[in-house]
Amino acid sequence: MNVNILGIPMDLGAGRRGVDMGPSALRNAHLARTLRGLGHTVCDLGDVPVALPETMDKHASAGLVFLEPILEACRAAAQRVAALPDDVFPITLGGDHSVSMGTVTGNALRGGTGERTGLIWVDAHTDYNTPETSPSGNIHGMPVAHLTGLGDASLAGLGGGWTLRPEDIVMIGIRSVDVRERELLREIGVKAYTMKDVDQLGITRITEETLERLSDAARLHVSFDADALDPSVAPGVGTPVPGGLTYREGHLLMELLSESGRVTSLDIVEVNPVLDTRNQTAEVMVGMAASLLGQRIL
Ligand code: B3U
Ligand code: MN
Ligand code: MN
Repeated sequence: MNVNILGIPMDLGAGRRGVDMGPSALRNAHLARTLRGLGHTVCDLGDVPVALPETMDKHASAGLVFLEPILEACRAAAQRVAALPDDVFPITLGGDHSVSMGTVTGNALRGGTGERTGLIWVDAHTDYNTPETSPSGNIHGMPVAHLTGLGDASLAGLGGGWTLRPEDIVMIGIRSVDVRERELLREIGVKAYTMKDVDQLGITRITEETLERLSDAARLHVSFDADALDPSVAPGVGTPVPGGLTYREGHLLMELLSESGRVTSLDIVEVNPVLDTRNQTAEVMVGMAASLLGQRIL
């Protein structure tokens, strides 16, 4: 496969600094070399330009912290991804999870707006706040709501009229949801597998149901927030939540999605090297990407 890597070194959407170094940490953990070892042709496209928080006043407009520079970086990411040839498998590296407003939009637009895109959101959080419901104003807690057209008009308009259908979203690994975010999710009808579901049903059944639910989607995008994994496996994240996916559950999910042959793009986000131990989290996430891209035990 032709794999293209694109970094979005942005932490403006997160409550604490450090995930802007995620792309470096993932490159340092030999992402490209690992994928080449699996037989892929890998091209690193470098990074999208992102403003530094130190160069700006921290200000929130209408409940959104750093709205303008985030919008700009997401626009740039969407444009870069949308322009990629059809045979390319993009791996986009965050950055905080607000980058996915750009990457998901860019990938969806590659197929033309007539094609349906399915989104598999692997995360401890549902990231379905709007500026009105968010307790923090941090935009990394809001990307999915904006992808479905809710919230701030400029962020929701990144797709130029395209928005994601709520029924084309499946979330896995969920264990931290804000009160008003929960109400909104119920109203909209997004499918979310909580950690209780993972315990009760197991990853195999959840993956089968996910693929079945998204069977009409021409493209499948996996957006993998490192905090979906248990903090014992992935300690280098800004908002660790206990009780996450085990190392094997993460790999099994990636292996089964890989076997389906249907996944067309991937985000790796929220890796925070400042809070990590010897780049463990980036190394674990490179392993997850390898499983999604065909690495097998035997
Ligand atoms: N739900 C909270 C916390 C949060 C969301 N995503 C992350 N943290 N990583 C919020 O601020 O919206
Ligand atoms: Mn997230
Ligand atoms: Mn998260």
